[in-house]
Amino acid sequence: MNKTLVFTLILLGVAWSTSAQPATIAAQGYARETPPGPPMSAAFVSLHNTGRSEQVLTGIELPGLEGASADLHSTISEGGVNRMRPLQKVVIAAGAHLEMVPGGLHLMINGLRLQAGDQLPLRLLFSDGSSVDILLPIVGLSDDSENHHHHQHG
Ligand SMILES: [Cu+2]
Repeated sequence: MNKTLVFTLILLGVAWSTSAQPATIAAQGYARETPPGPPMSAAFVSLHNTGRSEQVLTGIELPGLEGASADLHSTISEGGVNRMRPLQKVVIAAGAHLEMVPGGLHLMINGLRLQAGDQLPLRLLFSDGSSVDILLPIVGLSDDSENHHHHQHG
């Protein structure tokens, strides 16, 4: 892939495959700026498996951001209290969409402060050895219109 095309894809926030195999996952999303307090925030990515076989998301890396980490979390309601639980993997069936939303499946970003207006590089790792890189725009807390109720992290 030539550099101009890669740069264009970055500007568009479009994911591309870093492996030799053709990408079968289309990804887009956003991260939330870190609120005051501990360096923890959340990111929400929507994945579409455009391939003919299932894909298993097994990990997330933050390329170039040492000391920071990203973990898959689900949110479950127990007696009216929302609790977050780490997930080791998420299966995306062929043709299926996976939506991360506030109060549901999300990525916890730990160890760095996200600033609104910046971008967060993510690498999605799949069980077949392929990976997809994506740059997420970071939105301000007040711009996160999908989140009208407060989802407390930590
Ligand atoms: Cu979480």
